Amino acid sequence: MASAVRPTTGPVSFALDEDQRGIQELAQNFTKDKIVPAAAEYDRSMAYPWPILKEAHSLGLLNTHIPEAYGGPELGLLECALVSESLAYGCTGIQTAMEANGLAEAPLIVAASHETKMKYLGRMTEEPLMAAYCVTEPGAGSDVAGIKTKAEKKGDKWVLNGSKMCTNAGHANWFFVLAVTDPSAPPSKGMTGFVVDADTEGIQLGKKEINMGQRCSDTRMVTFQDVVVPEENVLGKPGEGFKIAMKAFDITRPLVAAAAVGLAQRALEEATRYAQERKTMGQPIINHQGVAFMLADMAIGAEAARGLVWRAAWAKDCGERNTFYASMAKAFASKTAVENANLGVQVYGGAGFNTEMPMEKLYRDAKIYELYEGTSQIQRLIVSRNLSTLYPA
Ligand code: CS8
Ligand code: FAD
Repeated sequence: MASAVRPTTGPVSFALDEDQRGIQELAQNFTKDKIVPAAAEYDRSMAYPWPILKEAHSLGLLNTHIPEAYGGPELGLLECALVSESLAYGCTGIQTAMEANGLAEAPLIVAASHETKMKYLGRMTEEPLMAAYCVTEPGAGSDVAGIKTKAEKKGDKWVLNGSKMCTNAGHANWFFVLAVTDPSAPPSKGMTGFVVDADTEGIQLGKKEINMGQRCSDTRMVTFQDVVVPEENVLGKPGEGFKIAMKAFDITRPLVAAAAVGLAQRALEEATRYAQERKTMGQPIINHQGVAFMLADMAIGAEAARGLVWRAAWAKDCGERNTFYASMAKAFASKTAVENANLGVQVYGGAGFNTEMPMEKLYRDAKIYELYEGTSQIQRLIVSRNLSTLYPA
């Protein structure tokens, strides 16, 4: 289903059309059959979920926003959000590995030449390959303007030096890398984005980080030492990298937010089921108002967060700049995921603390949403910077 730009006027509808329901059902069935049964074991073993990624690729559930011209399904952002939420319902660790591909691909979709898209996006659709988005460094995460990785022009090539910390790094076929190319320019004009083949000489991978949650997803340091990159692997023009990296977030923050909604929804459903079965004082705990109100708060949070995700995705699909809504969705959905996981553990009582029960994993998996793809403070920074323009004194 190709993503024609949506009309910006007309009735607002929350009813999904037939194509949207179709892609949502495909993702939901895949989650039920393949992800949910495997999630706990991947969490324990921390193994990278290759078998699941390969099956997802064969069904068209990976790389969902790659344009048709490069072999992808070219879903709109709203449709991508439906897929992200559905997959994350099953396991956000597995879904993060999948979504990190979308993040690496986004700068190419935003800025790469036709030839570069053909070469690097094309191969992602032909076979199940992974890619990584390398912006964060040991010394700079929130402050992208403070990165130190540099690229110097030598003849008709660029030479990259620096270290990055990113998802999928250990399994990536290529990296999107943001580097300083003109230290004398302001950061938003002095950085350049590159596509770098992972087998290029001079690239070293660090150990897989052992994280609190989403433990089968692969987070690692990547070090670039005198890595030679051809001129044609520059995205857009030299100096445009910072903005390209930011524009990528306009695509991916709504999808990360959608994944947080998937986790929040899972916590709600598991807790509601449990509350109907568990009895205290002669009745199911859902009959105690103290428990029922926790479930109500979880339902309100999930529905409200989904609404913001759809708003941010809809704006992008209409061809509008959606940075403001993307940050709102990311901040609110992350908070909701953390709150719902916390309330879910509470509804389960002591069983919520047990690793044999689903809630403990949801609780550990939720926290990262307030950190990666821009912390909740950074989302608020972005939202607040827009306010005086929207509402001048
Ligand atoms: O640094 C920015 C920021 O967003 N920081 C957070 C970094 C972040 O989100 N990192 C995430 C890394 S990826 C990750 O975690 C992956 S998790 C694993 C995978 C999960 C599954 C997918 C900031 C703090 C918002 C920027 O602040 P400043 O340095 O103050 O820059 P600005 O003044 O805001 O902007 C400088 C210029 O850039 C233009 N700009 C900014 N944003 C945009 C967008 N579109 C277009 N242009 C943009 N969104 C801005 O207009 C400025 O332009 P000028 O021409 O210089 O005036
Ligand atoms: P810092 O920037 O040092 O922030 C520390 C604290 O200060 C935070 O609470 C922050 O919100 C707050 N803070 C900082 N600046 C401000 C401010 N101006 N105003 C208010 N509060 C502020 N990065 C990638 O590039 N690619 C990836 O694929 C990737 N995957 C990741 C996967 C995982 C599991 C993790 C943990 C991280 C990943 N990251 C990735 C990095 C991630 O994006 C950063 O960790 C995140 O952006 C925060 O940066 P930081 O850790 O340096 O924290």
